[in-house]
Amino acid sequence: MARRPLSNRDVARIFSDIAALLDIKGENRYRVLAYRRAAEAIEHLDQELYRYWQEGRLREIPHVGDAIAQKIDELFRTGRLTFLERLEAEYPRHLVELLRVPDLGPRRVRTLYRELGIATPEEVARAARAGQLRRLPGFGPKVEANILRALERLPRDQGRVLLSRALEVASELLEALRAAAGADVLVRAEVAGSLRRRRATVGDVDLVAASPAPEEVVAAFVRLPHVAEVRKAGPTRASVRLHNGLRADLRAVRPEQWGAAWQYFTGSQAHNVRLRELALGRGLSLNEYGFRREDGTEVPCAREAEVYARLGLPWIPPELREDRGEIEAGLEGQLPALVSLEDIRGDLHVHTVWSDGRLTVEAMVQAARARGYEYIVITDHSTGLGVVRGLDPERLRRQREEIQAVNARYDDITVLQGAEVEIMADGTLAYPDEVLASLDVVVASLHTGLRQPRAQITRRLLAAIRHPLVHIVGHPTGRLLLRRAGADLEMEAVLRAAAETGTALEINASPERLDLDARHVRRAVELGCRLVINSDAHRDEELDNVRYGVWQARRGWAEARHILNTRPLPALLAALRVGGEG
Ligand code: DGT
Ligand code: CA
Ligand code: CA
Ligand code: ZN
Repeated sequence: MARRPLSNRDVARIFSDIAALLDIKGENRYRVLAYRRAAEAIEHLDQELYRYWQEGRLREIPHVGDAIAQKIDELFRTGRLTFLERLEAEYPRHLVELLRVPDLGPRRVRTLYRELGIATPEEVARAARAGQLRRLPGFGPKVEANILRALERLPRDQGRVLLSRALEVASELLEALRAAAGADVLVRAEVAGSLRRRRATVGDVDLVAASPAPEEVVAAFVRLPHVAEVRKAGPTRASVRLHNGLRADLRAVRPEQWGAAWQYFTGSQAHNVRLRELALGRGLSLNEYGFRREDGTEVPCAREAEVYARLGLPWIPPELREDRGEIEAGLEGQLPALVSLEDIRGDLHVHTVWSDGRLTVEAMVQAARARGYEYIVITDHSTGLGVVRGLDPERLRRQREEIQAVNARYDDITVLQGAEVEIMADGTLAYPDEVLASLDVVVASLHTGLRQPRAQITRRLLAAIRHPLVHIVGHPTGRLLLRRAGADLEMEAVLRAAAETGTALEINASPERLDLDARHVRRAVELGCRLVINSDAHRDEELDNVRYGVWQARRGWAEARHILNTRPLPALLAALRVGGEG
């Protein structure tokens, strides 16, 4: 069986882990940086790295020199990297995870590992509670307390990964499994679990397969080159750990059981409990293979919709399966007509080279046209952001000329000028009113001072929502999934103010943000808020992130009518203005 070539993402991950391990080891800063830059470049290549390798063009990639090209070559030839293996013998690879804890930089991680043999967040927390960290060089009681607090705030996320990452891994696994098992053995295979329900983060990759010979599918699965360790395996199931650190579960059933199995392993558990209760009320028991009548006869379900139909329910979209009212809504024929990706007519929040984006206005417009959009709003950063060089009013004016020129070249798309305007620490905006008034769309966002106390930061965001020239509030809480909690906002007050003023709230579709989250989308929909789904793209391919935003909107029960950028441009602009200038 041929080994599937490593993906760009896999190789990028390897080099960024090398960079982190070298950093922990205390290597020269430039050497660390060299690996980090190579990882960045590989991650964002527009073609398969494998192709570059096959064609002998590795050195054409920015930041890939001889040393790194040789390592890529070894990886593709052997699937291994001796350099990394030697490094891992000194410093275990999962130390890299510790770097995500605020207050734990490479030096402190090295100290922890060298002095106490500590390599996991759990061990750090234990040592901190025992007061062992404060005595280490470079720590002290205050650092110890900070680390412990940070760790205690994270535990819910531990071991979880972003939806985007898990989906990528899942589609690779499915492809490899299809190739390995063959079409006769593998009739169908799909993702299940929280991945299929499109939760923003997932605990593991759940897969379901249908086959006349389930045990052969399981055997092929555990032999995939992606698998590092088989944790559990039986004739119809396997649970494995992958080389990339993720866990994956596979269930294989016979084709006539497909519907019941896919439904069962999609969950959620709470949703399934409710279905089982409904089944019992009809004298049926329900499990992963189908229904069973009281007289013992089996009723398999080949299609998922049959499971629901036998319970008097319409098929329920996976995003709703959380037992948050979808069963009741289904029984009453009141399920929402969820928004879908095809409903989205344009993007209202993208960046270009004018601030921290990678594309010119022209290239971004091409990318938007390639997606069939009717409109795109260029929203580069205002001044006031610190690290990013934002546009002052003079550059903003010059940008408008460029946008107008590009807009004039196309009659199939409308290009508008907006800006992502900083909400300053005191709640004022980074641009004066006359500048705001010159923009087609004003997106106001918080990026700094996110740790202000609840009352203060809520007041600050409310000021932006109530500002008559603000159309949209971008990524309202500022959260970064698995990395940083959002601002401590009084969300009910925020949502109510948005509903009252008509200021739209963004569902930022970046897979690292997904902000508003699904829970707040649901509440926003109930309160009658206006919503928009934006990619916040800084690169061409990031425009496709809109789908993550659509999935979160669906998890929040949103329909197309709740999302302004499902509307044709005149209707969109009219709606935005009601909030802003009406
Ligand atoms: P995760 O992995 O934490 O993101 O969340 P899930 O929902 O993917 O949970 P997981 O992987 O433990 O299980 C996948 C699905 O399988 C789950 O949503 C429902 C079903 N399932 C697993 N274990 C049980 C169980 O003990 N009882 C019931 N009713 N369903 C289960
Ligand atoms: Ca799961
Ligand atoms: Ca699982
Ligand atoms: Zn942005």
